[in-house]
Amino acid sequence: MIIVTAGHVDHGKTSLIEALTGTNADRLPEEKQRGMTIELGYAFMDLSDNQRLAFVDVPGHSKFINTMLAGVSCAKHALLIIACDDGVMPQTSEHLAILQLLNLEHLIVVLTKQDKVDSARIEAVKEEVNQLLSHNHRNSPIHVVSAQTGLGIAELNQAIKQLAKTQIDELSRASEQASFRMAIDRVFTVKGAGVVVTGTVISGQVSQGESLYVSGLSKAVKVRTLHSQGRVSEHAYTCQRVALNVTGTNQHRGIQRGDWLTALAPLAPPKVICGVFETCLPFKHWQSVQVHLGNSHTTARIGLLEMLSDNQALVELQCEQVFSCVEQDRIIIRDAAAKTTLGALRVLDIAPPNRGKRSPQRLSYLKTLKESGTLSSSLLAQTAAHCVLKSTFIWANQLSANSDLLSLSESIHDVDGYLVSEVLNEQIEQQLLTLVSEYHQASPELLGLTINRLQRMTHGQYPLAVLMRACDNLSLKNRLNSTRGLVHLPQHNLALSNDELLQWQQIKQYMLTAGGPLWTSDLAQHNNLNLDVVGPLCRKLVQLGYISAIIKDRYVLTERLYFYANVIRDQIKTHGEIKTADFNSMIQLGRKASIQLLEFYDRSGLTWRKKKDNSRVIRDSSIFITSDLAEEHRS
Ligand SMILES: Nc1nc2c(ncn2[C@@H]2O[C@H](COP(=O)(O)OP(=O)(O)O)[C@@H](O)[C@H]2O)c(=O)[nH]1
Ligand SMILES: [Mg+2]
Repeated sequence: MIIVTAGHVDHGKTSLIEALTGTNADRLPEEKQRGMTIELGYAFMDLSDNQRLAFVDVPGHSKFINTMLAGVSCAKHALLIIACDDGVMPQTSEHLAILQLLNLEHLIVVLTKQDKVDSARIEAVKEEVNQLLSHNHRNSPIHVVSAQTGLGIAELNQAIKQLAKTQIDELSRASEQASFRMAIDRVFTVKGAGVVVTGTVISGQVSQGESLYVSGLSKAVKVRTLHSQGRVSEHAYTCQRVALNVTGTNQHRGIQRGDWLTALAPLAPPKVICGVFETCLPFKHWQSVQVHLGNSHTTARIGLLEMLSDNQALVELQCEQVFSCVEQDRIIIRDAAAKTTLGALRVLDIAPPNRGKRSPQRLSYLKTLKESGTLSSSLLAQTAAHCVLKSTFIWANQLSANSDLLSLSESIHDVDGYLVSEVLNEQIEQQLLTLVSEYHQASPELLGLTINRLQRMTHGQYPLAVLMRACDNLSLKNRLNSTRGLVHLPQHNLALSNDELLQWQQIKQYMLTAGGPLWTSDLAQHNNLNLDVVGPLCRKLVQLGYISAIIKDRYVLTERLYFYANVIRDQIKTHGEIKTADFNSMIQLGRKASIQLLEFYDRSGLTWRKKKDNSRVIRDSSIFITSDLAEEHRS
């Protein structure tokens, strides 16, 4: 467990931590010389049961607010320290506002330098504090102490230990469900040991020997040894200070302050982040801002999507650089000059769409996400709106890699790694039926369309596997059929009219006699048919599976295709490959037709053409398997 300090410069934060733990957290010579905290300082307090509490001492000076933000980024517990002589000062309010924006759980107010004032002054400062505390921390305990005389320190010590007692078990329970994530705040090398990174565990746990990912590095690193809460340990848990000695970092780019260390392989970090902006000061659409999370920060612009109330808005952050974050992270937003804190963004979506960002559906979806307080309600909302890649959801929520997401709701299915809710599935089925029937109306002469075409018609918003499953479900319900890879309504069948039947018989006879592939112009000329008739008729015959086009407007009887495929297969079986010239002399249809046929088989997946070579080998011998008809032709 970690307790952070907060409060105005010189109000006695570092002295209080020293009085509580015996450690002076100002370790830099410059800090000692100037009597002022510049970097984050750490001190530890031993509890019973071999547990330990860490204090993070932050700088109070407004110049070092970035350091303060890094120190408190995942703070759940804080000491707000106010000197009795000064009372509430600017950074007292600003630090408190930041802690509240970060969703602080417990606050202890400490009025220090008691030795410098009389009791009337103490009462006056208490009154200032009451004015300052918002409703969610209104009942926070207030301790009056003096680091100089030691007054009240023992009582404060007891109160802190009491709080820790109730919190530590809860934190280690929370660790079990989540995946390990840590924000790196320092990187250094230790002679003989190698690279050491320090930081705060934001979620999950880590053990010696584990492999972890560093955002920005392509390879995983391994934890050789670890320190947790300032001493050697085998494991570390949520809300602990850790130092990890890692191996495998000798890559082009080393580990840097601000990187994340995660158990899950990271997804590409977003540049655009959607969320709910809780503001403490007004902001303007497209205002330039500074954003902070953990130890990383960048500049960004705020795109207003919708104002929800005076101090709440749905917004989109357009960051200048990619910015690692996951859902429910709280990103602190300050004005461009980094003078004031505007508020915090609670992340709702790390992969927002490019288009329709203010459409009513999108805004209502974001509002549902904002309200969904549990993992299962968030999963339900997301899977009802789109197909959610399981690995993306696991990353965005930092769940353990083998989490059973289907157990979160009965109405969610896993389709080839995508999570789809029943609601969405029904919507997809309905959409498919509409698209197919519209297609029939527009092209009544065609049997149907391929699933890939349907996917394009839905603007690629659904993965192929999901569409296939929806088609399968619809066929089980007799609402769609699939014939030779073409999806169509069951009642839509391609039947030849009497005229067409006669024309087909005529054409077939001619094709059988001619043997090889034929152009539509040949077919028209030799059968005394108009080209305008032959073209559409051939396309219909293709859909019926009677003939196939080896290239545009050049057709061959389907049974002949099986025959040629067997010729190719046999040749490759005995000689290991087939040469264009050999095929040409075997089928005797001319070089051009031979090449067109061979290329047709390449496209169909039967053969591979060897690179820069006029020979081919088998790719998938299971297609164009001999039909009886082909056997007939062979004899
Ligand atoms: N008289 C008195 N002085 C204190 C007390 N606590 C801290 N100080 C002094 O106040 C100054 C600032 O203290 P420091 O802990 O560095 O403040 P920080 O900037 O909030 O960390 C130092 O000179 C301390 O000696 C206290 O309880 N009583
Ligand atoms: Mg200090």
